[in-house]
Amino acid sequence: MSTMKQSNRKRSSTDFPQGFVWGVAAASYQVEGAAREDGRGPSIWDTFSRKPGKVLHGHTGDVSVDQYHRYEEDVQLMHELGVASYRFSIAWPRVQPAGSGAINPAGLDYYRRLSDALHARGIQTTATLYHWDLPQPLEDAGGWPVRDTAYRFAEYSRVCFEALGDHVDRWITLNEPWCSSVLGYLEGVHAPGCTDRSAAWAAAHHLMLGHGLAVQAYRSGPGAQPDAAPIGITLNLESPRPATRRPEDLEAADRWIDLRSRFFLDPLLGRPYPERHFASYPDHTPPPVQTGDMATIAVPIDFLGVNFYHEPVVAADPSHPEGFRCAESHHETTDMGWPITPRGLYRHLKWVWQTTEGRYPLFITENGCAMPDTLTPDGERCHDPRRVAYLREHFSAALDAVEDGVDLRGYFVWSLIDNFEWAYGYEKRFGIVYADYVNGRRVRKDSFYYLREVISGAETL
Ligand code: IFM
Repeated sequence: MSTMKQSNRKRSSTDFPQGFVWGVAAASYQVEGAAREDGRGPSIWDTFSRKPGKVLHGHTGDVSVDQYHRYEEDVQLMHELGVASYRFSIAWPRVQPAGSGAINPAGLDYYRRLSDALHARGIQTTATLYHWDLPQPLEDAGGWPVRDTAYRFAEYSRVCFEALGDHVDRWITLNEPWCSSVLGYLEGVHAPGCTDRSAAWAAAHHLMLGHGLAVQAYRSGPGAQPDAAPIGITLNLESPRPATRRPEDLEAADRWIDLRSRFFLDPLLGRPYPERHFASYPDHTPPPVQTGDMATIAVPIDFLGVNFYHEPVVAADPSHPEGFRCAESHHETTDMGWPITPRGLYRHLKWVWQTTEGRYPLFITENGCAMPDTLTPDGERCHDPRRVAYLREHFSAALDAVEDGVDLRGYFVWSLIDNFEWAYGYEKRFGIVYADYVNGRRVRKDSFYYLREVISGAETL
């Protein structure tokens, strides 16, 4: 394994392949604010965050870091960093406030202005079409458990392809459909806050169907051009460690992968959903797959986005309906309580690469951590040594995977700036730029300067 091979040699970002894309990422509801401006309609997160007890301290994304108005400042920060690309998401309720029908030109204009500002500084745009902010009227009509939502997503995607096609350098259909379906419709901790397993399976299927329909729409329109921007999907797959080498723990780790990874990866690869998972819940209705759906989902994509934060440990547990649970980890943890497992990133990239049989180039579309930050007394600087260490170890692990043959094309740090961390509100800070939520001021953290040095090749990994 390359860690051993490389231990005496100093490595830097120049050891990543030519053209490797260093970037930072964020998402519309988490950073934009301006929730009621310029014709934006309500999203499920506007509704959910107002329900008592759903989001810590009752925080909402109404204002956040106000990137909608302050994007020039953030683009300038990215320019200083030297990133090649910014991964942002397009807010569906800004573009199509009711989720179908009328288009809001002011919403499209915002993304044109943002893209123009990025391009003017030589930064490519990586646009995600759906990062969880479903227009509320679509949820009122049943949300993702309803098949029609997949068609509405394809329609909205087509609008974006046509209106923003000459502004976007890389398209991502969905961000982490596992979260939208399982956290949103089964565990109830994300919008819309439902707790119904059959609904979650249906939601997962319709998200994947929406992805396939959107890619088809792209390929039959702007994506048919030979020089069209690549299109892919971002998944938060997991490939856990078994708690021990005992057969029951090995089996538990494999079963964990069914809902967490196979449900989303297998249909992209032209394979069926993991039937074994549905068999564990005989009282629930398996996903409502119709003839032709699986072929639609398997329409070829140009790359796969991998989001990685930690590697879980899984143990057999006969008291659980599926027979397993997440086990204690001995690793140090981040502010989210997530274990810090850089070798897990190395193993995960290799697992994804092997499981997908090398079919897609990979991008790490998110990696980062919530960690304690210390503002200096003058408020001009912010120290976050643990985030710097986290990033260094993960960059190094990614390079190990590259040196072992994984076709990794880029790495987006989550996140450019502190933002609305969903059910945790503003309490967890993932940014490499500190946000003062009182006055909107941005303060560069140590990790900002560290990333800048990594990108320039001056910092060793
Ligand atoms: O903030 C989220 C992001 O929206 C999706 N991926 C995980 C991040 C950290 O929890």
